Amino acid sequence: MKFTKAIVRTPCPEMVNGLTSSSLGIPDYGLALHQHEEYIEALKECGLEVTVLEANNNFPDSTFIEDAALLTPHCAILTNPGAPSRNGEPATIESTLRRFYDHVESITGSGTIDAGDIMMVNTHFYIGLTKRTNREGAQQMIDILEKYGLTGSTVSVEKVLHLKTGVSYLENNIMMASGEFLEKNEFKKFDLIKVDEDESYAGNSIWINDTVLTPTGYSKTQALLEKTGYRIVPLDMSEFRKLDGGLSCLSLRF
Ligand code: CIR
Repeated sequence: MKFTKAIVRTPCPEMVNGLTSSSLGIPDYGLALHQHEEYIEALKECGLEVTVLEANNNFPDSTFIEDAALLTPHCAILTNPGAPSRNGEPATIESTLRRFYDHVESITGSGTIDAGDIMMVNTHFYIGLTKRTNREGAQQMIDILEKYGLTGSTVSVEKVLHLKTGVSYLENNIMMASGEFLEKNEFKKFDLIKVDEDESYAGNSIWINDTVLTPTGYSKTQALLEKTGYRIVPLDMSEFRKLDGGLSCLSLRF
């Protein structure tokens, strides 16, 4: 697997009113912009051509662009985000996706899904059932994936916002997992990197072409990641963390 492109969206001033369950305070917009620029630089250093979409102040959480679409090698699928304030986000990226994809599908009706709940492992897609993603949304997604020769299955999620808040697939059968995901039967076949409870935020890291981007400040997890032989790049995510956002949420990679 090799990624060549990414799409990101610049954070908007309204991000200070973004959804959150944390008590870490209101994000500093200027610092968030700076951290976002460093994130884009890191993507470029991994060899990706990055499309940067303009900030969209109508959607406070729109910098978390990962939730608005699932990109596969064969098709793009616009999601149907479960939070009402985010439900209009997929429509704002459709024209961009059509520049890159001949096949653009959509999740519709009462089926809701955030793509932060979807983890790609080769041709299989694990879909977390959460407050944002319901069974109907997951089933619509699986039906679309199957049309393109791909597969999907659901995973129950009890404690975190999105599936990928707590698990990240790092290719070569390596998976990072924290908390409730350490005991899931469906993940036992992977070589698990166990993320300590007090570093659980680092469970959302991303593999891009044999580099792993990981949040700064989690030394135990970083030491485990270094054993993989991948290049490890720590990035400061403090302002996005205040909105429950992680590294994966800030881009669509394909
Ligand atoms: C939200 O609650 O929707 C945003 N504040 C954070 C979204 C994070 N996205 C992700 O985990 N994929």
